[in-house]
Amino acid sequence: MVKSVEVDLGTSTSLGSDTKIIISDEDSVQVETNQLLTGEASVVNSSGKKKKETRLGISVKKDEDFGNWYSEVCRFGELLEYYEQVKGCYILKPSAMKIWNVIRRFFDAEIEKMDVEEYYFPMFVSRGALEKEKDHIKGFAPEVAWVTRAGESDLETPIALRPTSETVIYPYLSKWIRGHRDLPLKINQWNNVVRWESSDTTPFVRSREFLWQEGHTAFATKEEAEQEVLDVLNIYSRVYEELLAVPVIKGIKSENEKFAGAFETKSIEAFIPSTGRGIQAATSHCLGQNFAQMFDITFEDKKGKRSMVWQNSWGLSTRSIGVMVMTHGDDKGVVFPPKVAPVKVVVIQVPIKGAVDDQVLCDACEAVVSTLHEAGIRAKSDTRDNYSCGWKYADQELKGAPLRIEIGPRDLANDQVRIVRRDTGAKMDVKRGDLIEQVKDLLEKIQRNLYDVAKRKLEECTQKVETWEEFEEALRQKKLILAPWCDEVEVEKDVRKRSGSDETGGGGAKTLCTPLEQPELREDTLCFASGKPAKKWSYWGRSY
Ligand code: 87F
Repeated sequence: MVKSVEVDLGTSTSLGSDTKIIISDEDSVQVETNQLLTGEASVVNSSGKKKKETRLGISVKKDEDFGNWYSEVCRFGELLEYYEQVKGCYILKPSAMKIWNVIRRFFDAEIEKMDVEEYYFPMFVSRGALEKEKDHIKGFAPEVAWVTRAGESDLETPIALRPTSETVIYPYLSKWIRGHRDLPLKINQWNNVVRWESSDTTPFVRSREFLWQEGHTAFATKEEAEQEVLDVLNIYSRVYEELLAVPVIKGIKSENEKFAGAFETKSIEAFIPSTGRGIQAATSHCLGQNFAQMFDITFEDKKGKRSMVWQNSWGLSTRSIGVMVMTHGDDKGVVFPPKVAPVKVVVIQVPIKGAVDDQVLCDACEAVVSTLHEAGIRAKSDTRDNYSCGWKYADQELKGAPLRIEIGPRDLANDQVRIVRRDTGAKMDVKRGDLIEQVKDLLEKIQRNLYDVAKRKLEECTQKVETWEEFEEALRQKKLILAPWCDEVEVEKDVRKRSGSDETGGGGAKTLCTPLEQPELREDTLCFASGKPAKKWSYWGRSY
């Protein structure tokens, strides 16, 4: 029987919004949006009559109801749509795919310099391969989705959909690697993976199917492998900091939090101040020789001796888009950092009754778009004449282009345009002749400003503590906590239990990472949780 539960998201505000998510059974979800009356426009219908038209707008504030704000920004900002047939799956729209492709091009160019080559492996994993070594999949088993039938007949043995591809790829490394001349072998693939998250699915951040790249490399020596882990971590950090304008922390995962199949997991971590939760932004694992042993991946060295290879695996997913939206989005909608913005400039005409013919303004808009295109700047016009310009401003703000250019009769007369920044709302009038130079300059300023603002917020949210009492208080204040720790597995488990969950359902606190850049640790420093001698400073917090 299909259960039908209606969840009212409590979005009926003075704006008259009304969004319902109807969970019809545990695996499907329906999103109904009924007229979010956040903007009205005069629309001329086919018979030439004016009528009021409504626009989908954000009905809740980021710092009042973050969960619904985020869902609305993603949907109304046209990054994605909820897939109603299967819960936790989302349709990525062109805007999201364009950002993903910017990330992909940047990352591909970087790993090409490292001689990594692109492959594509099948999405199916046999049960035998996936369960070859039960240990590495420990804890993950409930997330594996299985194909059990084809048409009317049951499969003899179920086949898994890849949750990650170690067990798909490594049998072939065993075949392909014979001698030291076959090393290093560096594979990357861009693909989709499936992880059957049972609850708490969130657009981009936790979905049952997502896009990522997964790198899998094999080396003759541990040193080479360890160097690559760091090199890749650096590229990931650049994707976040330089493209997405999101500050991240590079660090090492604790024994509890590392990938069970790895020798050591390094990661970059971001922090969402509104929820006070950390979020793993990408990982780079040194797998050591664990998988080499499991899959018999050996090579003959220069002296004719057989040795096991040293392996790494590393991944960055579309979660990055979610982290970017959470970081920069505001009460008006998405805010794109210029470097990844699908559209960097939107050009809108501002007609004044009886002044200049609308067509003349539209032509001026198109001319500006052409000039921008010629300079290699992604731009588009919004010359729809059935919406007021105020309505179009709000609509474009929702979609996040970094700059808006307005052209009205006075601008035409003065040979200028008005430029408005999405991040600060600042306006300036610019001569047509200076347009390209000014736009380029503003885009750089916006990119830097978004990063600087996010970095400042991160610093404001970070709290150094030394005692349990300070820790509890900082956690209550939704801080990212840096604390001296004895590095014991049991102590981390205990902290998780003792810190309980918060009002938003965030679980207990855990380590996010031990930063590579360590503050000085006085010799007599004690662990904030156990009172034993501290070995390191680690970041703690609730997390996604
Ligand atoms: C879920 C189900 C089954 C994560 C899973 O991080 C297996 C797994 O092995 C699983 N979730 N993992 C760890 C993935 C490790 C590693 N793989 C390559 C990465 C980056 C890319």
